[in-house]
Amino acid sequence: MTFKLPDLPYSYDALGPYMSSETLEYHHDKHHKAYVDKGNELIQGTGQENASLEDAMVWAYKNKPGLFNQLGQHYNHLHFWNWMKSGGGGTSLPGSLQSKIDSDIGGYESFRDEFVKKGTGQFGSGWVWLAQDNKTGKLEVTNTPNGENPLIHGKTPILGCDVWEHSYYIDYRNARPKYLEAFVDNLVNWDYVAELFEKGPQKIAA
Ligand code: MN3
Repeated sequence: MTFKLPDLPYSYDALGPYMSSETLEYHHDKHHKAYVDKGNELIQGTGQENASLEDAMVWAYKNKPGLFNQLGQHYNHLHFWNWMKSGGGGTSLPGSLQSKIDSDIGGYESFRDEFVKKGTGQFGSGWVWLAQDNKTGKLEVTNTPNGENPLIHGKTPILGCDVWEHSYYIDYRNARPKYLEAFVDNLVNWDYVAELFEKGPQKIAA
């Protein structure tokens, strides 16, 4: 498949004051676009040209790290834009997600603390996640370096936050914890998180 940069699901100024239009213009139009363009270039001749993004990404993790970096980041950002919305956040989670977070993580406040802590503690570039273990079904908060994500580790991400500096440096400078708190408290699109949770484990062919 030829990978495509999707439009943002909202206007560039929709997430202010928590994420500025300047951040979104650079992050979506330059960074995400570069992952798409480079991914389309590097996939040529690998035999993965007709695979789904997810299958090609898992294949590349084992076989072609340079391609993996691009596809991992394309996958992560496709979801990242949808994991945010204007007027997001809130402590009352939709559907069965609330009771699952209560039983697996110890409630919303524990989730929030752990998400901010693991996002802050990820050394260098990477992501922090709420993911479901494909075998046990348990929800957990994890972090990964660079373009990695839970999918290559047998888990299905249902929420993720980009902690590369390009995601927060314009708005928060070096204050990564403030960015993470603003993300959880004011930006998370819990309806999309619940939708992914209801879908269940993501199947990978590789
Ligand atoms: Mn990014």
